[in-house]
Amino acid sequence: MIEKIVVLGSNGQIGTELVTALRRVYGESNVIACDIRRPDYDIKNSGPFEFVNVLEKDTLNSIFQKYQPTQVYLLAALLSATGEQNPKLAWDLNMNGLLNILDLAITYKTAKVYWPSSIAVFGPNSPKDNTPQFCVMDPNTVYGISKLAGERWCEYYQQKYNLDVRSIRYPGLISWKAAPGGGTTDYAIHIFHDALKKGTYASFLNAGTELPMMYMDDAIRGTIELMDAEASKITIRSSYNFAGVSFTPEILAAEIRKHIPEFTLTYTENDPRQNIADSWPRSIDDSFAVKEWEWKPEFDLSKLTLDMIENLKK
Ligand code: AKB
Repeated sequence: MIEKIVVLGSNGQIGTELVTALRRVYGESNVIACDIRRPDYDIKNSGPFEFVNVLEKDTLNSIFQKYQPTQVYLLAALLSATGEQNPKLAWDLNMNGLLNILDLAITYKTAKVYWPSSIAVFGPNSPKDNTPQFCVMDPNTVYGISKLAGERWCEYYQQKYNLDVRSIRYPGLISWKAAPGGGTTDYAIHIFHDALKKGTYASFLNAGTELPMMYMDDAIRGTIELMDAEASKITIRSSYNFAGVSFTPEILAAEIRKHIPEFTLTYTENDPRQNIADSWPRSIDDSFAVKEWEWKPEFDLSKLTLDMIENLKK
């Protein structure tokens, strides 16, 4: 069967790399990039592109009608930091965008849907270290609340309508190709840009703030591996815990100093993103992903630091 894959939110940090990876696997003309904003050169020139707002049902319907997708990836969302600046919009986009896609996937008999969740589903009362798949979840950002509610909807549609929805709880994603999208973990990308440009970086997260992170290459590979896994192996229909590495700003700075010895790290004060970071896990137990679809990250801190610096230098 020829796969037709629609990626909504294709211009963001994940979408930019996911579209390229999917086009490599499934053929350029079979992966339709969709976004509300004009795409960059690579996405536009390597395959079909459509302007789509995931809150506009008629436009979405015409996309499903035109392409009859076998797989849909819904990446359009407001992240943790930007979500706090506009909570109602974050709720509307993150929740109604998802419900629109789940309903259309049923109407058009889409074989598989992918929707990303996040470590933001955990909250101040979740265990901080090796946070398990199932535990207390009391997110206190609108982003985290929408992701937790979205997870429940995904599982509901799978159980009630037999829709094959799959999802991963992404940690902070580190990448160099596209800018990060307004999250709490974005410092771990800004630090590389400033280290190379200015030799110094002022972190908006305090020393000692340890968070789960992952290199984008691992995240993209893991996402496609989950989507390729046999349906019978997937027991988690809310969203899988997914782990790469964990580090603090000062541990990352020490690693960067191995390549840029003069690099200095300072800290800003009273940034609202600190409260969000303090409510999230320090590390994640991803044993369900490891056991059920053989998840294994390839990038540790030293490998991702080297790759970031080499690529950003270019
Ligand atoms: C954010 O910081 O909001 C995101 C996330 C962890 O989901 N990177």
